[in-house]
Amino acid sequence: MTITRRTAMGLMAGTAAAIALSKPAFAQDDTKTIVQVNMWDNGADMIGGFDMEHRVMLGTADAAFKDDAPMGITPNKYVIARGDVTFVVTNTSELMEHEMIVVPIADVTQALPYNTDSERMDEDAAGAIGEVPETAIGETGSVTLRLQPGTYMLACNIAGHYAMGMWTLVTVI
Ligand SMILES: [Cu+2]
Repeated sequence: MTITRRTAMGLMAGTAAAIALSKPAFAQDDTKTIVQVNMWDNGADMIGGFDMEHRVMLGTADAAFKDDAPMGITPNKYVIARGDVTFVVTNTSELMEHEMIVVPIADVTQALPYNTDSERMDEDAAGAIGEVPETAIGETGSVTLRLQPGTYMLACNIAGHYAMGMWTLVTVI
C-alpha cells in the first residue's frame, strides 16, 4: 500500500488516540490521598504489664500476639492509591507523646534492624522515608510522601513503642 497524505494523517490520529487512552495510567501518579491516622495507647497499666521479652515486632514469632498490644497506630485506610499521600496523624493518647515513621517493607517475613539497648528500630538501616516527629497528647501533625506501589509500615519509634506493637502495615496500589 502506498502511504498517501490521508493515510498518514490517519496513522497519526491513531497514535494520538492511543496516547490519550493511556493517560489515566499516568494521571494516577498524580493522585492526592489523605490518610488519617490515630496514635493510641491503652494506659499505664497495660503498658506496664507488657513483657518486653516478647516484643511483638514484624517478622518475629511474637508478632502473632500483636492484637493484645497496649499501644498502636490505626489508619482510616489500609489500601492507598499511589501518588502523593498525606498522613494526618493525631495523638489520641492520654498518657504520652508518640511519633510516626514510614518504612517501605520488602519482605513481611523479615525482622527489621533493631537495637535492644535503646529499644528502638534502626530506622536508617530499615530505610525510613519520612516521619511525623514527636507529637504531644491531643496534637496533630502531618507528612506528605510520594508513594509507589508496595507495602509500608507506619510505626512509632519512641523507645519501646515499636516492640510493644505500635506499628501497622498499609498497601499502596
Ligand atoms: Cu509511641
